Amino acid sequence: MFKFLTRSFSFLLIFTLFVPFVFSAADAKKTTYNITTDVTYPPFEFQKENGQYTGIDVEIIHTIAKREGFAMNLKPISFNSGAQMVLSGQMDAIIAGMSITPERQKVYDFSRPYYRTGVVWAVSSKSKIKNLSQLRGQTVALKTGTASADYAKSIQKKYGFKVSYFNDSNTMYNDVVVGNSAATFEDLPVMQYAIKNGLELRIPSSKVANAGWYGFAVKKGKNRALLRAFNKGLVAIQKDGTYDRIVKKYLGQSQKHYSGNSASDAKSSGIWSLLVSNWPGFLSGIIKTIQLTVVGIILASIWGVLLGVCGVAELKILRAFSKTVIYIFRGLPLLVLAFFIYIGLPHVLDIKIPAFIAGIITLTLNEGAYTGAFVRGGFEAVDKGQMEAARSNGLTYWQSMYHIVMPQGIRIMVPSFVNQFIITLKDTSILQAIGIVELTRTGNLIVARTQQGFQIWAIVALMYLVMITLLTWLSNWVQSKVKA
Ligand code: ASN
Repeated sequence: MFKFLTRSFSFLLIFTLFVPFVFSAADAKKTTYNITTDVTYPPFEFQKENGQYTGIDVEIIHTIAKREGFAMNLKPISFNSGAQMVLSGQMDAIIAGMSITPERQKVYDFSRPYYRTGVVWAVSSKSKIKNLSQLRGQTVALKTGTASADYAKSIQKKYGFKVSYFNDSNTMYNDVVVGNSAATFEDLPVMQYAIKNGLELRIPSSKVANAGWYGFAVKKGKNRALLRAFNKGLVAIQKDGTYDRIVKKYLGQSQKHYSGNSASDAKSSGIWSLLVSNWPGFLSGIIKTIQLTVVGIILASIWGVLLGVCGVAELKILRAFSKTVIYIFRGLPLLVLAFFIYIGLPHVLDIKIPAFIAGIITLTLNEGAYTGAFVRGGFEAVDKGQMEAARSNGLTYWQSMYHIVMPQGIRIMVPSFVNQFIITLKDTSILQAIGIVELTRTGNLIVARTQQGFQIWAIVALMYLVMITLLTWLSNWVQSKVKA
């Protein structure tokens, strides 16, 4: 039984060591720019039914990259995180309906302006609110790190409203639609587009604040060649009509959609048809979730067993090491750890960590600490007489551990392992915050496009339950092997 475990672990170890290798090998051969965009900001960036990204920004950047001959990866991340990643050096540039503001110009270099914008506020289409002073005492929904949130904060005292923050525009709008917040602040072109596409909000005042422009941005003083290429390409596509064609394509489409085709609306709101029409998106979300879970579980288990073994070692320093590591990583919220690794570390280490790798390191450290704690407990639960008997039979400490204590301890720990596997699967959903498009983020993106919150979240919940059931079956099978 013990042999079965060690054999499977060695196999899985080889497999998992190979996974990061494949990733880094893929990374090594590219001199590609990593460009971030917002996760959902129609008509500038949003996901199509087939899971691909589209929108004005997306088409502009792809067209310019092709024209100017640079390779790029477009990575959708919540606006605030993406903007920070450009400053930390994780990302080379951002194109995300980003307003050129004097504060931002201190830390970013912006391209030539490419789209006119400004801030408006919106309320639920059922709301009777007509002016800002009626927001006194009410909550206003804002998107973290945006120019519109800054504007709202600048008038907050005057109008006496409270604020709550969201990471993406869709969740923010939804908070107003369902009535948790009384209003939201957003950029005019984005708000108008969403309303035209059926979002149940209304813009009470035509007054536009902080009128300005969107620009493509890099960190100040960095990626000059990329910025030059963008500017050159932008001028060219504005001259030859490509830019106008791109803009018209989206704004034209939105009007067509708005004039209403109730038949297609009705068709797309059923759970089954939503599942079928968004299947490619769901599938890639599921695959990412499974990859994170499998690699995370394996590495966290290996790391946890090591920590557990150190926790009962003869050497005091090993015990202290295990205790400290478990204390730190069990104490840190998973999200803080993910941000620290993905956004914090690159600031000081001057390296880029791919989001998937950062996610795996996060899971390994966090889940590994929990695993370490119950593994240590499991070994401690084995009767001390067992170790003493083995030692008096001439086995060394490690031989006694490996042949006598571990096999008994592991049997005690199996239910805790199963539990931890399930927790790891669920925890992968937190990693959407660093831009990994796993199942939960996929759900968000599809809701952003379809506005069918109930149906889509029901589908996502069901998918998690199915995955957890399969994982439990698999774990029970391993458990039966271990007991055999
Ligand atoms: N328009 C926002 C800003 O400039 C960016 C965004 O929400 N994508 O702050």
